[in-house]
Amino acid sequence: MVISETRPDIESPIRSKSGNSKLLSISWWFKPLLVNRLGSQKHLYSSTWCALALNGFKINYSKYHHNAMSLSAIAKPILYSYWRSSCSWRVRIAMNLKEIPYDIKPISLIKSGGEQHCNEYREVNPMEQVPALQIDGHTLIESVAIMHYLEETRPQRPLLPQDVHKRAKVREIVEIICSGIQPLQNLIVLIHVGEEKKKEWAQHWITRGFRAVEKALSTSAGKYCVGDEISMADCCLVPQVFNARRFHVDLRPYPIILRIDRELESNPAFRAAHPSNQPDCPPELPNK
Ligand SMILES: N[C@@H](CCC(=O)N[C@@H](CS)C(=O)NCC(=O)O)C(=O)O
Repeated sequence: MVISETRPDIESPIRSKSGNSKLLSISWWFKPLLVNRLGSQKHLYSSTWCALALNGFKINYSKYHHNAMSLSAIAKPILYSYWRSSCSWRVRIAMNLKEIPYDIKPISLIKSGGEQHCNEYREVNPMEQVPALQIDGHTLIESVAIMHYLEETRPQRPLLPQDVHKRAKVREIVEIICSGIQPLQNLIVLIHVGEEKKKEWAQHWITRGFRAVEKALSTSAGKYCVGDEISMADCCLVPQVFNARRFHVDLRPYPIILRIDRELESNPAFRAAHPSNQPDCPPELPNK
């Protein structure tokens, strides 16, 4: 759906996949009502009905396109996820913290050489990686970009602090983990490195990155990574600690990382997102 108007400077919040326009033609000054309330479908609809009710606005209505829009915009989000994927896990935590209901579509990174490489999934995520999130009629990829989208459209339970310096610190920790550690120990890289060397390789890069994270936390941490509020940095840290344990990294030199990980272990949003609680987690896994 595209809301057609004469102001090119306001981005329409909802578009149909076909990019078809003229579902609603609505005078531009009404649009902020829709844009500002994007975070809640309820609000989106009440705004739409409000728009329809107001006299003096020209509305072209197409039933066919409306159905297409409603289905994609109000459907429960679908998260393409793999139980042990730390990047999927980040998004699961963020969705849980913000109490956004979603369905999981498991993509096995192992089965048949990896379902992420099949043609059908490549259409969803051309990077052939998880996660991908279908939400509000859009398909989003890249876990950090997804978390920012959720933050901007669902401001409830913020994942970024108000204070700009604290925000910068959150982003710094997120970057160290998501650019400086995880990609270097990602499955596709480990396959390239080879079975024999992969453990040592992963340990090397995680250790190097955790040294920097621990240093950053020494000035930023309160109860959590940055102060006493859970942020995106925590969403990224906990899954990375899991990866570190998987590769038998010695975590004793990182007492702050360990303390925060322990602190978040019992948080319901984090617990529900844990690999052992995923529908595609193998039943034989310990703790399952
Ligand atoms: N930058 C991406 C990285 C995604 C990523 O590396 N996903 C991993 C799982 S955590 C994956 O799908 N790996 C499959 C592969 O390497 O073939 C993000 O943050 O979403």
